Amino acid sequence: MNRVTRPAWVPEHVTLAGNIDVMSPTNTRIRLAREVAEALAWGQPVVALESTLIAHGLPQPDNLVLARELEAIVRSEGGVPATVGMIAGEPVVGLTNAELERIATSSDIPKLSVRDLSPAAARGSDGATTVASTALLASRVGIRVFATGGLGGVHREARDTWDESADLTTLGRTPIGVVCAGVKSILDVGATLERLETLNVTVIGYRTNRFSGFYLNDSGFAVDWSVDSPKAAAEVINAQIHDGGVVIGNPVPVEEQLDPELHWRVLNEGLNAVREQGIRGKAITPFLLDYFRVHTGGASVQVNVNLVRSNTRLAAQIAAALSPGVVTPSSTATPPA
Ligand code: PSU
Ligand code: MN
Repeated sequence: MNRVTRPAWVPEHVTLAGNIDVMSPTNTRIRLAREVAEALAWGQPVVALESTLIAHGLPQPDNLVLARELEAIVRSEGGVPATVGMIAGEPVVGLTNAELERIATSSDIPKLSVRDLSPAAARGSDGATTVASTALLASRVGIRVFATGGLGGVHREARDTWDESADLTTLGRTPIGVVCAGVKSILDVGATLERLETLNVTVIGYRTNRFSGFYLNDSGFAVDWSVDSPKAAAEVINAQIHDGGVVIGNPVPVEEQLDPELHWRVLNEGLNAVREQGIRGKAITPFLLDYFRVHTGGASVQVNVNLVRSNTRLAAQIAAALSPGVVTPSSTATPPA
């Protein structure tokens, strides 16, 4: 395409070639893939995808296969995928294929929450972004929907450890829709829902009044609001008045969930292992997910992969419902203002 489509939010001094730089309010450059920038400028659907799930939530080499498949799912629904991560100190929205492979296959990619972005950038490090940092970066460039597996939240030992994911506080002030299967069932789901309420994060169930339970269909908690179509979810995102996230809980079907008895047994054993081995802080979530993989004979990974696929498809459908109408760059129309 020859015509230059300059999104309103791209500063004048930035030249549009290859990738597009967007300045964050702190002057840190975010590299936005040109395809994503154009889709945003032309009002085409865009879905952000996170990279911690790929680097730390799933085993190699299935993680890379899944990362590529998620992008393909977004495309098959008519959207443009934007996987988020950090490459050589540069926050990137819309990783290239080679960069996606680099994050999925490296043996020691740091897990970057929001507060880790600046030291990693200063050091020129690569990194995988969590729900928190993905939501922040995606929202800064104007992406309105994001798909993941399960949100972080309040850990079960939080009364002693104060361990609560920055996913919660970030979603409290980041205007983006997050399609997930609830919060990870390794967490204190009730406490997490209370914190989401305090933080003004909107929580809706997709075709259910129950809050989805990640590996399980139902977390055991209800939600106040539900929607029954991608269009209805898009209407909620559009109606959001404050700068807060909209969590869309999309449960795994009962037939696909992890056997609940196996789930509770492995979870109890896993939590004991966390205590005995002194696992702390941001290592806890990857440790428990891997503990599940080993002690369910891989069944937990299958559930996780299925739910992320399903969330990605739904996110793409919501993004399509949100997009103001598909304007193709080949038309003679001038870009939307
Ligand atoms: N969803 C998954 N697997 C994951 C995650 C989400 O199915 O590994 C990641 C997300 O990146 C989320 C992070 O932000 O786990 C939460 O980590 P913590 O509890 O340390 O904040
Ligand atoms: Mn934590």
